[in-house]
Amino acid sequence: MVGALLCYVLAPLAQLIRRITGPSIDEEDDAAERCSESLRVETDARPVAWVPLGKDQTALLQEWLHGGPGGESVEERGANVDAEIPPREAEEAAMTWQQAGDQQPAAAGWGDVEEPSVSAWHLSAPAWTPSSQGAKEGTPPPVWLPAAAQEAPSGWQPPSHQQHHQNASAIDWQFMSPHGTPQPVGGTMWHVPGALGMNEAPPNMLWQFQNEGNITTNSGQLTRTWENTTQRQGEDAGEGSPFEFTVMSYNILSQDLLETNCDLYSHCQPEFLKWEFRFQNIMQEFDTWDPDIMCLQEVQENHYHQQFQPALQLRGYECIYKRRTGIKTDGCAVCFKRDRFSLVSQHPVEYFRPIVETLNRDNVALLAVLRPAPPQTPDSGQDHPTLPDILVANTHLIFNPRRGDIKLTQLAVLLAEIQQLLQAAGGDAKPCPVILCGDLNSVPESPLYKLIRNGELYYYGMPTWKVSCQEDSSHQVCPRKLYGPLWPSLLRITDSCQYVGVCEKKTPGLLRYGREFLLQLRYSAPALQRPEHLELIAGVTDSIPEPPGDGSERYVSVPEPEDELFCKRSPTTIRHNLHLTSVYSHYQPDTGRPEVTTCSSGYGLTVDYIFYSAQPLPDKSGKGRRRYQDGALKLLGRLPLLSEHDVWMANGLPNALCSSDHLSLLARFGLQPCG
Ligand code: KL2
Repeated sequence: MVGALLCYVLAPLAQLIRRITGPSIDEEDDAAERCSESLRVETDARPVAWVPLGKDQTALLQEWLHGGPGGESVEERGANVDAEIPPREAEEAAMTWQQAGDQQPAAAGWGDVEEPSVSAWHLSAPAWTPSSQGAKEGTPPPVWLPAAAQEAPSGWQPPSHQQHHQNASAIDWQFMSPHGTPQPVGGTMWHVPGALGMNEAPPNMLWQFQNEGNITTNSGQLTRTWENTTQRQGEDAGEGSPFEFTVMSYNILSQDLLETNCDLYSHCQPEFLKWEFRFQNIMQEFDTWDPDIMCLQEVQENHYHQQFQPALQLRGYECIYKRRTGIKTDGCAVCFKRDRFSLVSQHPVEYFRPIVETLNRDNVALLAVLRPAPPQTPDSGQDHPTLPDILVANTHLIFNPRRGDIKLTQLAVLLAEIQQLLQAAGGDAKPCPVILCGDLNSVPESPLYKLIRNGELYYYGMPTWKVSCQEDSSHQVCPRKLYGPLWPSLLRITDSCQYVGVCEKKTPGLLRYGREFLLQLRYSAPALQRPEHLELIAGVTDSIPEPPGDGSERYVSVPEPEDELFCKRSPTTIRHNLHLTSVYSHYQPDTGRPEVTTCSSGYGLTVDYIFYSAQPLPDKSGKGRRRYQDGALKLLGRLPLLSEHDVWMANGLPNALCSSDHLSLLARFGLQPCG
């Protein structure tokens, strides 16, 4: 009762007041996070219009349409990436591509990995129906047509000739068999009322939970069916990949955070927000996709120990966990199938460092080096090719949309930890492929994303909110800006995101001191002593400097660090040497719409990623956007994400079947032997 009062009366009232008073600029983390919450809700109340793709988005989309991350580049084909393509053209191009390449994963594509019992996940939606041939019973539709304009969120206007596809009456979630025939999983099916406006909280009576086996109509389904990415790149799937495995990245929404921010979920039916209901659904999702490796974020510590770890152990997983520092109760978990991998080492990372201003938050990462266990065949033991270990990194970066400075420093620590571990795991002689998963709280057009993908970021003078582009804070009068270096040298991390020992050894006999170290000495006792024979000039040499009292004097007694940073710092740019590309393209190839990985109250965004090591191709364009081809890790497939429109057609997240405010990300890789 009190909870309901808080959620439905007091919280919206508080939001209204916050909206009227407006956000202030330099608030502490929690307060600033609350500000952004009000912004989210604002967007919720006034859905943003469909915006034409920007330059970056167009470049991303075009690159993907022309062959994916490893494919031929736009530049190579002589196209101008900077030219905006009209959305319609993009859509047509996407559809053409899709008709050519839209095939269900061929058996050959999956090599000798066990076929998951269920490999397609359908969400039936009333407002979207497949176009003609896709409507065939049991066939996942290749193209989705929009329904009536008033049902579509985000101001999306359907072309008039498509408007007759709007007469369905219920959203049915169902799991689909690999070949498209609807089959209930565990005899459970949820009926969700269709076509509620995106801001309407559904009255309880509209929702029914049914536990029965029969499947209703097959019309208008939204589908998540494994996409075979090797076909689009014109490659032979699976060949030369003796070891295939799947990876999931999933922010499962901690119950404590859900209850703390309950006004973000006021669009959800309360039954679907209960932990026991959500836990069952999340486990069901794990069972459905059956990933070999899972990188989970927002796993609540008590739920991990009491529920996830035991349940996953029974399913053949080994799990490791790192809780956030501070008072937040959630953290990151990495789980892997014991019969497919063994744990070589694990490395929990705490970003919190009290001496570094931009590392004063409680986020964490969890790194694991996993050794693949090739399948035992009758002739195994003889001449088995050596597979490299893989480094799996899982993280959840700070949410606060305005603290890009903190996000970048957390990312720098993560990249430094990864590079340190790579060195320890064999150095350059035996490169260990990296899979970096997580919720980075930054969108694909953001500078933070570009740093990961392109290996370099010029940040000088950039407003901190721009780093993640989660929201547009360009209205701020005096935004906090980035000036270098982003972190002090005493963090011992260079601007190439490497620990000092990794980048440059101290030259013996040569004493050079970093600026920060020297600044610490300003108010030390010897510096404040008046030299004996100093000529006395009134007002100049007779005064003793006063420590400013801003804390800078607190370092006075800090001894000389063992290995003070001798690498030259850049005040403008950070870099890294890991070559990482994204599993997802961030745009739906068939509609050109942005994919989303999260959608709680106001709007949908991509903030979750699976990055993996790839080989950079020479950049002929000079535009700085790297192109990659697959290396030791070959991307074989992925589970497509949904557009924001798709998600709202299911009444947003969490809903009856998806029990987090994020979608799960899944990729299938083939691992090539060393050498
Ligand atoms: O967007 V998230 O959700 O990656 O799923 O990460 C953070 C947010 C998570 C951990 O801090 O809690 C959520 N408004 C909206 N979401 C919030 C807020 C807020 N003020 N504070 C925390 N989170």
